[in-house]
Amino acid sequence: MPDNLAMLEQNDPAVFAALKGEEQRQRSGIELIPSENYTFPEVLATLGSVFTNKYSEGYPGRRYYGGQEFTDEVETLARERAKAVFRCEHANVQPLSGSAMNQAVYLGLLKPGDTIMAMDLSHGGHLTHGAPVSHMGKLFNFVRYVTDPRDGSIDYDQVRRDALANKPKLVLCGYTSYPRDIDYAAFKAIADEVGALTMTDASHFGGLVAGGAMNNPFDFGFDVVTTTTHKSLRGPRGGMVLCSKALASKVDKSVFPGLQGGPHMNAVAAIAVTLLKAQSEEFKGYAKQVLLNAKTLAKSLMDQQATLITGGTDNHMMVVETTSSFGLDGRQAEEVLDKVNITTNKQIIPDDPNPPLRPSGIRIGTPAATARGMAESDMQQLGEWIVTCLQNSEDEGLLHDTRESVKSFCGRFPVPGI
Ligand code: DSN
Repeated sequence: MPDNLAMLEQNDPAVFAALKGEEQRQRSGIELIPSENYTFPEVLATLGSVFTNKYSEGYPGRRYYGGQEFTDEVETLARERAKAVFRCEHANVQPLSGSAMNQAVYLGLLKPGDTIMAMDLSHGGHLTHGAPVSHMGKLFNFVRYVTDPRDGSIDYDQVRRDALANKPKLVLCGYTSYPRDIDYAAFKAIADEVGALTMTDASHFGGLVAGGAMNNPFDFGFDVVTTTTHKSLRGPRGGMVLCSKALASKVDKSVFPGLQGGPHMNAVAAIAVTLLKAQSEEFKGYAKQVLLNAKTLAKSLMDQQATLITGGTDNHMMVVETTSSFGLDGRQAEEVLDKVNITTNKQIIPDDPNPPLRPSGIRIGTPAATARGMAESDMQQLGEWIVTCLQNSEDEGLLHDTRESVKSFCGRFPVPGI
């Protein structure tokens, strides 16, 4: 087998140097962006394999190009494994990523102009959940629900009132910055009352559902679940639409030929690899540990007087209101933590008075740190570093010393795949 990396080093030293730099960055820092993770070594191998060379428009057994015996095999494996892991009737594993997968659902099951209920962006929803700047926000009539200002959680009575008033065709739950679990039974009852389809965008917590640590929307009778494959699931960058048999044909036609051409077969094969991993006892332990770590980190931050939106977490993430806690906006807080090799992301909070590039908080999550083997006592240490640095953001000596401590701490936790 040729040494592909050695060839890259020899023939494109600039990209090779960047790749090595990124490896070192990932090794010597603590990744706390809740949507990021370290994929499995087997996934990295599959992504860099010959499956990247192949065009495979169509679906297994019905392709528009020849030479599909092995691509059919891996796509069938990915679909069957997805159905087993998520206990659903149908799986489409071709969406190129999260936005495409959600667009495929809206365009396949609804008509432009139809009403969709979804969570407002600043309250935790995603861009594709109808943010006015997104194409989907312009094409469909999104009614965006918000969280209860008293405790930051979803106000199901208000969701019901909004649904009765607006008669949506689709009720969508799921989030990118909401630190609580979802009451699927409540959403299903609301949708049934107005005759709407139910959909969960489980991108953030797909791996936690797969690992049995969080509820599965299909157990509550949901029609559609979408999930990206690279977040808590630890697979390649990609997306899946999971649904009932009744919706299968519409979903498949919407993904291809409706929205996309050739699927990325290296990613499809890597999804198959990921979904075998997701069935292991080890992965179940991982999913449970992600939640334990998040609870421990949230408690550590709150014990040190940090303000968390909703006062804690039920899932893998937390949103820290940095302006009131530390007198720093989210960008400043992100930059201070970057200086000590702790990576977070600036985050808008519900009804944020500040603009998205200078919002009032940061978002923190535990999937990547847990993938490196960090456990509760490590979260305690992380919480102390985070608060100390944010409280002493001008103290360059302290930041330098903390950075050195973080680097040496990271040496104890190898990065999967590097
Ligand atoms: N970019 C993802 C996140 O960080 O949550 C959502 O697409």
